[in-house]
Amino acid sequence: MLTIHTFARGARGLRVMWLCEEMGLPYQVVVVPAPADETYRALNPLGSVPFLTDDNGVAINESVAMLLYIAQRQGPTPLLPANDDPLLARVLQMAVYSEASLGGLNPLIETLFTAPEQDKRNFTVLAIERRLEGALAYLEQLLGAGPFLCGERFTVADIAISTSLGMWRGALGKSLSEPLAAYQGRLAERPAQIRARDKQKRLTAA
Ligand SMILES: N[C@@H](CCC(=O)N[C@@H](CS)C(=O)NCC(=O)O)C(=O)O
Repeated sequence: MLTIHTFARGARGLRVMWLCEEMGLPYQVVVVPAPADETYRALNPLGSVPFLTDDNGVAINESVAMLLYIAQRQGPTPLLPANDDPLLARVLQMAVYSEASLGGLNPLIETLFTAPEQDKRNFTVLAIERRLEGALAYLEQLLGAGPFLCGERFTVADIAISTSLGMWRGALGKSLSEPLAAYQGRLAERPAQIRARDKQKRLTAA
């Protein structure tokens, strides 16, 4: 069975749970203590979450790789276009974009919560924010009239991107443009995301 190791409230772990819910796949979640302990580091020496294990011996970090792996391995699914589908390149681009071009989120969150007061708005923070604001503006252009990144077709790219928008908004308390906020709102209404969030709340409460 697919096993997702994640913090009880991990945003990127939710990304993978959400995909499993969209595809109707069985999966289990193992809650990792924060900060990661030695037992977890024996499994994932990087200590990051999420971490995915599968019965076939697969054991990987990187949440976007997990989305692509699960969609491909457990598919076919409309969430990941086939090799000969012209939409495939866009889906891969935007899935990677969520952690690459929108990839400065972690240092911003760490600085916000743990840096000394005089470092909270330092040069690096401002530079990362500027880059992210540019990446969000471009994202808005790509979304266009939507409703999803590939028009009417909902894909793994939407799962990946909306999770990053959630961290920008939730963890960092930043605002989104009206079109991006509406996009994120549309995705939050999907029954599969709601099921994944409910499952996550039960983990947190356990
Ligand atoms: N690019 C990685 C980022 C993983 C990541 O930074 N996860 C956070 C939690 S959402 C984390 O593990 N933070 C604690 C740490 O890095 O020690 C992914 O998409 O999985």
